[in-house]
Amino acid sequence: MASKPPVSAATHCPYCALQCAMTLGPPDGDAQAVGAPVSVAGRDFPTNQGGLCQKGWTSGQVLRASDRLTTPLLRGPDGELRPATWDEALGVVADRIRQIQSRHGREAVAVFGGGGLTNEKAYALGKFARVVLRTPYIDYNGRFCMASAAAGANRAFGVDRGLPFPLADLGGAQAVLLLGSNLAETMPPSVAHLAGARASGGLVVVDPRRTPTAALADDGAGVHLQPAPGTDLVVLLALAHVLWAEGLADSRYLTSRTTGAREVRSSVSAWWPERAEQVCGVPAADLRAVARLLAAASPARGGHGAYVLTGRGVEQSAHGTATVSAAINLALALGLPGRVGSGYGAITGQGNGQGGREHGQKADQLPGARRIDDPAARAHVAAVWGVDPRDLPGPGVPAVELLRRCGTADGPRALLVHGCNLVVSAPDATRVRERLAALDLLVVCDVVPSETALLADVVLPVTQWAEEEGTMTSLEGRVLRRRRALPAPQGVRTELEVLHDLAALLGVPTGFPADPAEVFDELARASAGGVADYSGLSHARLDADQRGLFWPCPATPAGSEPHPGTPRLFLDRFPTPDGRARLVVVEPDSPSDGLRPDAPVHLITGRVLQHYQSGAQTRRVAALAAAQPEPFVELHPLLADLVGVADGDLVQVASARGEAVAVAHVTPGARLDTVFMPFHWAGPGSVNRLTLDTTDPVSGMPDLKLCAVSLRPAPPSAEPPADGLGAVGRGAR
Ligand SMILES: Nc1nc2c(c(=O)[nH]1)N[C@H]1C(S)=C(S)[C@@H](COP(=O)(O)OP(=O)(O)OC[C@H]3O[C@@H](n4cnc5c(=O)[nH]c(N)nc54)[C@H](O)[C@@H]3O)O[C@H]1N2
Ligand SMILES: Nc1nc2c(c(=O)[nH]1)N[C@H]1C(S)=C(S)[C@@H](COP(=O)(O)OP(=O)(O)OC[C@H]3O[C@@H](n4cnc5c(=O)[nH]c(N)nc54)[C@H](O)[C@@H]3O)O[C@H]1N2
Ligand code: SF4
Ligand SMILES: [Mo]
Repeated sequence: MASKPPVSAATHCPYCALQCAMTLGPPDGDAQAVGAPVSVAGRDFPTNQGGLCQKGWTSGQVLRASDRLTTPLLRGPDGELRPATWDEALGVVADRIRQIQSRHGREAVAVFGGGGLTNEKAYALGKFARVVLRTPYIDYNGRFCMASAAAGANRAFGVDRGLPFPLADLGGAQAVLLLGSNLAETMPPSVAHLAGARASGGLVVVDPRRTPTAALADDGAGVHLQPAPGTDLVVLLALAHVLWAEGLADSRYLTSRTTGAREVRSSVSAWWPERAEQVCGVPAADLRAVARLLAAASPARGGHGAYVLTGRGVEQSAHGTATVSAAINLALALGLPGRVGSGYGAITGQGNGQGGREHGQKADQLPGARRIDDPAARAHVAAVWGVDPRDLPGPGVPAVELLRRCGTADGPRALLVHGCNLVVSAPDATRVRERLAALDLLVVCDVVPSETALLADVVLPVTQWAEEEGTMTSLEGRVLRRRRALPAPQGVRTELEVLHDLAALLGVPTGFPADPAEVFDELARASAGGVADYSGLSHARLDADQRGLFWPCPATPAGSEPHPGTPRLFLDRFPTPDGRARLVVVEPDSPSDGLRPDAPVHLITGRVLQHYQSGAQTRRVAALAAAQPEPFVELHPLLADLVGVADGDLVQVASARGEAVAVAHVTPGARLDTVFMPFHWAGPGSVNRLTLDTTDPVSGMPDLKLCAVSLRPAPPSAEPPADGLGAVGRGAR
């Protein structure tokens, strides 16, 4: 970190997968001075068109958090975290890992990664787990995010790229069906791409809440369907039913490009709209109107194109994969995927949610989105890594199961966390906290003292976003360069350096370079021939092409033109064995176990514009914290009356797993039977004290969106929901 910092850098936002283009600096004043502001300006790019949201334009302040971690911390015998040198801290980590593994076996150490890490860091972390620790236990927070979308896309299309087309393609569409996505708050600049659909009256938003995104369908711009939470599968079955019943399905496309249509057609025949209405509460007439609107926009019927898009609202559920499959079935019945100007996509969430799930953090995958149980994939990656394929561990377990096993007799005794604030964002967080407490060793790499870092035995302070070089893969599958704009504070190391040092201490002195460009080149080789093939890419090539390149982008023979990348997938065939997309029969299962008859109110969860995820970063930005200072629960005025609370009162919310306290936001936009809480806060107002850890049988995705609760006015003794930052967080260190 000794070299002189650049004056300004063309880079991308630290937060979500839209990866808005921005220019950082020149800082107002001395960039080296702690607290000096860094200027942030939107930069023209096909996705954000120069725009940023409030989080983006205040992101410079995250670099200046008053409690930025700048020294390793070690927990002493008295239980307190104390500053330590890097040599001490890394030495303790290596010694304890060695002890634990020699006593309990290699599987006694586990790794938890994050979808915010660069491709280089995600790749190095996966390799570290498999080559240095030789443990199968690695998974990451994308399991809470994209796992159902990935599972659904893999089984239908043979590939998992969130949007298999550029986002800007949406602009020409006549209809867009948005299921469980609140784009207007979660990716505000993307709303511009909905203009075409809105002008045609074709924006259909499916959300139990009247969100800012639902409001985009007002005034003739489209339709808002407000189903009972967790019933989207039935909505989708009914829409497909109407298509077939009214002869609106694209039968030529189904015959030439898909398999499984006949079985799905017969299974949805049982879901006529009047029956679906009984389950989901959406009027049958609305279901018919929406099916006809989508069909009219479909290319087969001479429309200008239609898209079906899913967000976390329908995916983060114990039947998330089934719902995604139903959405894909609908898109296939309309003949959309693989046609320019139409398609199906899942809107990836985290900054590198896409790349983060391709390069080896996932329990069952090796780089290039290869399967870890595929002998050919193991042989290829082992050759790149210079190890014997027989030494590579097999598949691990998905995140929720991994956390359940932590600190148990046969489970992992040590956990290394990179880029996730687990005790705020994992379901049934109280239990997660107990599992972490039962570990022999918890090591957390972070930039700030997150709530999870504060529980660790060893905290390692790492560089963030504008202090490092790397690449990110956006929601479109576009690989982008993240560039360094300023030096990291003294005392901070990059995660690549940390992994390099730990590998060496654990007896693997080579194979973990700290130079991101070098790591990328190896990642590219490891991905060669895989589904997510990056072998034609390098930092140098991405630097030359300011717009980024879409994968797959395979290497071409020396002397020939480089591969141009693949903005649109499926135009000729699907990457399945027979080249066809697969429709999969899915049926609703029984309601999730959290819906108890004595707790008649549904709680759904999600986000607000100003905060990002567990809030570890955004709760430290003054303007964002002031705009959304505290945990809240949104409820309908009639429900508020029933419970006996008014706007601004404290409400106690109880589920089968725990209790939380939040400020009542009374709004007519909520369904009478459904309340909403964002998950951005820790402490008594943390919504994941309430959620359940039941998981989807296919994807391992937990039921983060929905559980049954009861409400009452908070007793005077209730702990008020704080801003979530402890004394350390308030800058008292
Ligand atoms: N401001 C902000 N932006 C973000 C993030 C952030 O934390 N803050 N995080 C990023 C990440 S990682 C992600 S994954 C994305 C998430 O982006 P979105 O998927 O847009 O976000 P959510 O708010 O989690 O959920 C979307 C909607 O699902 C609805 N919902 C809840 N239950 C149901 C249901 O049963 N059915 C239906 N149809 N809808 C339901 C909620 O009311 C909510 O409005 O956002 C990214 N962008
Ligand atoms: N109830 C409920 N729960 C949810 C959700 C929901 O909708 N409802 N959404 C889920 C979803 S979609 C997601 S993606 C998860 C997200 O949940 P988390 O993974 O907890 O999200 P973040 O707050 O982004 O946590 C990232 C942590 O990494 C740190 N960090 C930032 N950059 C780096 C880096 O380069 N290296 C390292 N080592 N650390 C870094 C940050 O400071 C922060 O502490 O939450 C899930 N939890
Ligand atoms: S929409 Fe996402 S990428 Fe764009 S500025 Fe906001 S947080 Fe950053
Ligand atoms: Mo996410």
